[in-house]
Amino acid sequence: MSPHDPTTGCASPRDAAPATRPTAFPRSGRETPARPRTALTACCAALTATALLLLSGCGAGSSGDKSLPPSTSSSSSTSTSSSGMNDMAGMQMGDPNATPANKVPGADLVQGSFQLLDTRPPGMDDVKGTAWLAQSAKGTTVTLSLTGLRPGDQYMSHLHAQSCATKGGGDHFQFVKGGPTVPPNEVHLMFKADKMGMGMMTVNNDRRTGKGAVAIVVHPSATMDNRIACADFDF
Ligand SMILES: [Cu+2]
Repeated sequence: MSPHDPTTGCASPRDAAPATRPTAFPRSGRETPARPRTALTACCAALTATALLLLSGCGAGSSGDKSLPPSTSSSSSTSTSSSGMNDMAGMQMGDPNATPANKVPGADLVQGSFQLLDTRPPGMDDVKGTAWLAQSAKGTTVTLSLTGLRPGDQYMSHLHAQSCATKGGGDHFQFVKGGPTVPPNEVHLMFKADKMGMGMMTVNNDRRTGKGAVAIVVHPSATMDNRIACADFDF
């Protein structure tokens, strides 16, 4: 019934680390000859940690903190070891650094505003946001941006095949109907709310959804049956 694996986490700290590392650890020391090395090192370590949090938009919550140290300490040379569940979360269920749907050049763009669903769990009355769906020669890009989420919580979103007014979006959109209930045959976005309760994610798929994916639904990752909010795309 559930294709979703709530244990998969945000893979972005690993993705972000290589980009920040070269500037965060100047080797020569020529730029700051007067400073003691220990101060420089401590300063850079703090900067790196901050940059990781900022870039990833992930790990700010309580549950994510546990996984940060191992992923940051091994980030520079072990990216190939992140296959399996992290690649699934990072590549197939969203990349926070990908070009957002509303910035994809030459794409046909539709968007929708999230509306609360009666099936939402308690405490989710302030969830608001927007979703964009872009189709271009490269396929489909979906971006969502939400506020009012529970800080640090993990969420899952899918493209759905029916409008929000029809059973809260109905079934998941599938490229091949009756095929696998996971990406890339479906379009899933997994993301974590930051300290402010904001969540943003982008996912790409090689195929175009055409007009088959008419809505997008957000669920708590832990309880997929509790649909929080739904947005109809304005085709
Ligand atoms: Cu869904």
